[in-house]
Order: sequence, then C-alpha cells, then structure tokens
Amino acid sequence: MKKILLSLCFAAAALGAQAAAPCTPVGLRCEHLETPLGIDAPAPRLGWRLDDSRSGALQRAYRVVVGRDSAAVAAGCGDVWDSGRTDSDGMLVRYAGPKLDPFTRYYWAVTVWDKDYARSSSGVAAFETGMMGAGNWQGCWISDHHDINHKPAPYFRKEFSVGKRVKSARAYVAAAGLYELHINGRKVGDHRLDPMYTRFDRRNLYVTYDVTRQLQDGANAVGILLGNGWYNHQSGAVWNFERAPWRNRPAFCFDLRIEYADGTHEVVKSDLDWRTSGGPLVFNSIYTSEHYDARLEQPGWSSPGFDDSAWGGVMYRGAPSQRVTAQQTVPIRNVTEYRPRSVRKLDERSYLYDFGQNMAGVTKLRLRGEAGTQLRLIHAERLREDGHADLSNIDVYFRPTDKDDLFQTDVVTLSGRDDEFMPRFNYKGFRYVEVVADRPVELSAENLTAYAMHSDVTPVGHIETSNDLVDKLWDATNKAYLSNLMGYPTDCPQREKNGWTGDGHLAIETALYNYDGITVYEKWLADHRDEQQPNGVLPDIIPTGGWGYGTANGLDWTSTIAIIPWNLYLFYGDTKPLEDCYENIKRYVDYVDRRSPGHLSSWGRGDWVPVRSQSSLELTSSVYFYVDATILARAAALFGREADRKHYEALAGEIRGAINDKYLDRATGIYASGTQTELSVPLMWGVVPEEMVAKVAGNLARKVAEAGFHLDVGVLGAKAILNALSENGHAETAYKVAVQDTYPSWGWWIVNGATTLLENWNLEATRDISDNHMMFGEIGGWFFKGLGGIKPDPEAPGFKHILLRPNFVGPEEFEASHDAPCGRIVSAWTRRGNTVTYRVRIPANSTATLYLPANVDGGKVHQLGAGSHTLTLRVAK
Ligand code: RAM
Repeated sequence: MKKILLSLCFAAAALGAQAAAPCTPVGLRCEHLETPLGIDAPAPRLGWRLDDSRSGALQRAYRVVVGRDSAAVAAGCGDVWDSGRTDSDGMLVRYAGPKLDPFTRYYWAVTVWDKDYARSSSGVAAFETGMMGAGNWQGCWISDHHDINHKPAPYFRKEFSVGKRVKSARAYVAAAGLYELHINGRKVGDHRLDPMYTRFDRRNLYVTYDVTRQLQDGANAVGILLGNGWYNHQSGAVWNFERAPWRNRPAFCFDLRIEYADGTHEVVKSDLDWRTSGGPLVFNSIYTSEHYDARLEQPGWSSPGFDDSAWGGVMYRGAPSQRVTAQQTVPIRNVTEYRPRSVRKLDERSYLYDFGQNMAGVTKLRLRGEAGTQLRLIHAERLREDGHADLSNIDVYFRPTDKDDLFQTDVVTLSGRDDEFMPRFNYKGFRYVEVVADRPVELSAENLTAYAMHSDVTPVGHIETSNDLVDKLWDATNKAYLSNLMGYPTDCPQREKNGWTGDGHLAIETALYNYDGITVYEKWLADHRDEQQPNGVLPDIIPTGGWGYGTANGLDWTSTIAIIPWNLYLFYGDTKPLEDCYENIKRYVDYVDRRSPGHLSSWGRGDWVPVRSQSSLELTSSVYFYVDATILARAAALFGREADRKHYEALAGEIRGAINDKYLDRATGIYASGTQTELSVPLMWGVVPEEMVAKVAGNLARKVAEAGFHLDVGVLGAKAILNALSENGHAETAYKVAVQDTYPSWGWWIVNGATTLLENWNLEATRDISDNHMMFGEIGGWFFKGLGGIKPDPEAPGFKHILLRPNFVGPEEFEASHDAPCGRIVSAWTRRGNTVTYRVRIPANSTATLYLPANVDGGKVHQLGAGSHTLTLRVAK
C-alpha cells in the first residue's frame, strides 16, 4: 500500500514540476530560520517565497507536507502532516499536525499553484526538534566548588568512548553564564557569547549543535569552559549588575545524544563524573574585559588521554529556572574582520592601533614574547591630544571594586611560546586599541586584528544614491545598529551594554528595513514578558537585574511591548509576536489608563538628549499612550476580540481628543510651545485632526526652514521629524534636514569623521557622549520610506501589498531595495531636469499601489502587479 501511495506521490510531484517551471517555491524557513536544529516550538511556522519573475505572478493555493522520510516528502507525501490543497495566497503557515516528537528531524516541502493554476513543488527542507520540554534532559546542572567572587573561569571535561557507527550526534548545552563547548580538542561551532542574555532566574536558553563529525571511533572527550556573562557580574557599575537576584557561580547542563547506525542511542551527560579545573582565563567580565595568563594553558584539556588527575570534582546545582528553552535566534558571531589602518609606536612600551571603524567586538593578539611579559590592551573610541587612548567618554558609570578590573582593557601575560589571545566572554566598543607592555616590545600590524561582533542577522536592505553623504549616513546607521545587537538591542557597546527599551523601538523600522531581525526581537519580547510586573509595568532596561523600575520607565521607552510586535507584524505579516504579547500590551495599557484619569500621561523620560529646546513631556508621553492603545485595538480586531477592539478604539479616541484639546491651538496649528518635536510627534503618530494636518505640517516646515534646516530635537523628535515632513507634502524640506552637514545635524557627525551614529548632537558635550548609539537611527529607515517610499500596508502586511509613496527629491540617482518575506522590492529613479525615470520591482505574489507626489504626473495613483515596471514621469515646478 505504502508503495502505491509513494508512486502516486512521485507522479504528482513530477507533474507539478513539469507544469510549473516558471514558478518555484524557494527560501523555505522554519521559525524564520533556515534548517533550524533543536527547536521547541510546538507549532513551528513554515514560510517560503515564490521564484517567479512573470508579471502578475501570484500564488493561488498551497499544500505543505511534513514527514520523517525525506524521499517521501520529495515525492509529495508527508506521513506526519499534510495541509491539503489550501486556496490561499499565504506563504507563512503554522504546522497543524499531531504533536511533534523531541529529537526528531522532520522534512517538509511545499507545492504551490501559480497564477495559471499550474503546480510546482519546492525542494525538501528540514527542521529538527530539540528537548520539547524540560523533562527530556538527562544531564544535571553542575558547577565547580567556588563562590561568586572566585575569578578564574572553570574548565570542565569528561571522556567517553564510541564503539559503534554513529549516524548522528547532537550536543545540547544550557548554561547560566556563558560557555564554550569543545570536543576532541576543538571548539564546536562559531557562535560567540552563547547563550544569549535572559533573566536567568525566569528563563534559560539552550543551544543545539550537530557534532556528528566531531566524534571519532574509540576515545572521545568533551570540554566546557564557563564564563560569567551577565549571570555572575564581578564588575561594579551604576546599574547594580553585581547585585542581580540570580547571581551565582556559572553552571551548565549538557546532553550529547548519539544515534547509532544500528538504531540504538546513547546520551553522554553532565553529572558528578565530570572533572574541573581553573586555567589560563584568570578573569572575565562581559562589562569590562578579560585577563589571560598564557603560562597557565593546559594543552589537550578537551582531548582524550589528557591527564586530569590534578583536576577536582564537580557539584550539583539547582536549575537556575524551571524554563529551559531553545535559543531560537541567529547567533552572535565575529562577523567582520578589520586589519589595522595604522599602527603608531607611542614609546618603546606602547603602540596605538587604529582600525578605522568604530565597532563592537574584540581584538585578537598574536605574539611571541618573553615569558611573563604583561600587555594591557586598552580599547577606546577616542584619542587624547597626546595620541593615547581616551576612555573618558565611556567609563563614567564604571564603579570599580577592584584595582585589577580595568575598563575595556584586556590583560594578557605571555608564555614565551607563540601566543594567541582573543576574549571569549567579553566584547567592547572601540575603534582604537592602545597596547601597553610592562617592558619594551616590538609590535606591528600583524600582531592585532579586530573583529566586529553582533547577532548575525542577514542584510535585507540596500540604499545607493548619487549623494555620498546619504550613502555614508546609511552605512554609519547600520554599523551603529549592528554594534548594538547582541541577542538583544543595546544602547551602546561600551559604557552600558544595556537593553534600553527606548533605543530599541526608536530603531525598529531602520532595523527591519535593513536586517532580517525577527528572531532577535522575538527573543527580546520574551525577555519583556519575563520582566513585566503583574500590574503591567516594565523596566526601562530589559533584561535587568532589578535596575530600571524607577519613575522614568514610562511610555516613551517601554512602549516597546506594543511597537515592536506591531512592526514585526507589518514587516513579516506574522501575527505570532503580537499574539504572544497581546495580554502584556493589554496589561500595560490598562496600567497607564488607571493612572491617567484625564487620558493624558506624563509618565516617561521625554525628548532625551535634545539639541536645545525642551518639549512637553505630557504631550510626547500621551502620544505614545495613544500609539499603544491604537496598536492594541488593531491587534484585538485581528484576533476577533470584539469587546477589546471597541474598548481600546474608544480609549485611543479619548486620548487623541485629550491631547488635541489641551495641546493643539486650532487657530495657529501649533502644539504646546511649537518646538520641532512638539509638532513632529503628533504628526508622525497620526494624532493631528485630519483637517489640521496641512497647517501643522506647514508650521513644522517653516520652523525647520527658520532653523536653516537644522535639527532642534531629541530622540523622540528625531524619530518623527523626517516622516512628519515627508508624509505631509514637505519631502524637499525633510531631505534638506537629512543631508544637512553643519551643526546640529546627522551629517555634522559624518563630516567630523564619525563611522557610527553618536549619542549627542553636540560634539563638545560633556555627558551622554558615547560614539556608538542607535537612538537617533531613524534616518537609516527613512531613506527607504521618505525617499524610496516603500511602506508596508497594515491591511496586507509582510509587503503582501506595498504602499509606494516615493518622493523624487534629493539625489539624481537613487535606489532603495528591501528583501521582504515575499521577495525583493526595488524603488529606484534617475532624475534629469524635470524628467524622472522610475523603476519599480514588485515581488511575486505581491501588489503595490503607487501614489505619485502631487507635483508628479498630477499625483496619479497606479496599481502595480508583481514584476518590473518603468515609468517616465514629469515633475511640475
Ligand atoms: C542612556 C542610554 C540610553 C538612553 C537612556 C535613557 O544612559 O545610553 O541611550 O535610552 O540613557
């Protein structure tokens, strides 16, 4: 019977492939990841896109099959789940078959029916389940016997033997703190800083590796090195990380599951039979640095046959939390290598390396020198006048409790052999490194290499124009963004490394236009849910060991809980993040509602780091209250929660009314005292009454022109101002602000040599002066929106339908492209005099409505189908 079924499937698949050559489903992903290992999601999301370049390409129906046998799945048969032919243009579905087993590789494929009802099938993709529940772990949480103050990092090892042919092997590692996994003398994988930072007492992440090829016949050894990370913070800083409630000596739990060719399996696990010792990593702090004494290396520690008789025993430890779940997100990696642009000998003991680019990451030192030579590697963003490294802009919140703990300064002691050192459990923000030795040394460019580290998100956006400043701003924005993405978005990679909520949501659109970041944000939203108080309150840094529940953790910062899932919905068309956060958003909005009887709120921090003018805190916070209530009402509508929809729609209306009653002068069209921020924020967030929009926008444009197209905003105004102008008929003005290059402006940073975005408009400021901040980063996203005009449509999210509102201002040559889930969108033009040649690409299974600006072809509206379009347009003067 099975045979007959199979041959039927084969016939069907062959038919499909033949008939549908011009359209193929490609880019198959599970949980927004390619071939993920060790997932825990009970109903994994399966997504694809169409490779179909015909105009008007679309999907009429799909059929997803999931099975354990790849050949059967290739033939169109799924023994686990078959969605059946489903008439739908959807390209993201949730697995809806029987309960998935743990430790199982599932294959899947999709067949689609294209615009002509021709059928074609994808290749076979796979996902693999992991623990699927805490009860499936066999290992125990173990640690060494030291306390939280002990500095050297613990190394652990165990030997085991493999006597049969191995079919596959998977290592599952959960750690409180950070770890490196080694098998038979080599580090496994290229991840850095695993597992990601979570609220360790609420949720711990484990990572899965395919280690089939690392195992060998006979004797094998596994080694684990643990770092402190955010779990056992030994450095002092104003955020009290060292007093986190979860603090403890790092610990781990480990299962190595070996499947043999004969169908049996075995688990090598963490237990009391492991051995432990200190080693060369004599100090490690995620916040400050690492100290390494190469003389203490123990070659072969993770290889079989190593003599561990001097090592000690381990002890059991309680699980740090009851929720140990899969780390379902892209890993942090050393993504970009930088060779020094210059090396200067400052004196016979010190050298200054310039890597030409500000970044978050580490440096690798390779050197042979006299045994016992000690080198300090000072990582800095700035130089003093005398050419030495200057930490004064970033060490201000460091509260050293120990004279040996040096800020952003690795300390390496040489062994006399060829030494190599790169921090394992730390990263820094820097462009320069000053190497200072305790005795004369000879160093050159060969001795030091820098690596930019970040969550290794795939780039999905590109801007290229004939204006160099635009291109540089786009690049610096992305560099700042990546420097601040370490499994959660941070404010800066040096002074704080904090998951400041405001910085996170202010950057979300720039983030999603440029990078495929959904898995990072889903993880961060889970951190939000872990942190939320029963009454709805969120701290303004997430995760946190307790700091951040002050008074300023209000609407303009902690609205992440609504704004981030909403944007994920817009950019990916995926409702899951909104669903997961629905109750949390509700609790948050209800809390604000309870404390705001008049529907206005001053809960927040306000327009942080403004150029000059102060804006009304109540106005800006209340606008974010309106934004949250609106998102909640839309989410309620989406999920068919009618009572909620009504309630929060009414609430949003009341907030909007209260804001306009108190702050809008209807005669003049001015909000509050009329600062750039006070005019921009209500415009961008849709608070201004329809009939007043033109007037308020006109006021803003005038105000900006009076300032010589300079900014006078803080972070909230910087988020809003370009959009407020370009969306309301003042694109030319917005562009002049965007490319302004005298103070105060974004461009002023670039002409002064910035390679990332800064924290302060004023280069002479004495506080809030990190050189790698993302909170002013909206400009990078605005190029896609305000110039390219590529916008998601809330009615058909995930760019299923695209709102195209290009503004042909600024550069004569402009191209924006964005790889949406359904494929690449391009909006590009060449402008010569009054003629614009406009090129658009709409991906398969998507459509667009093109709204031309009022002065272009009479503001015509075009409906565009999938495919490439070129329009020749006249711009009226
Ligand atoms: C600063 C951070 C961050 C900002 C907060 C309010 O210390 O660097 O960017 O969100 O303060």
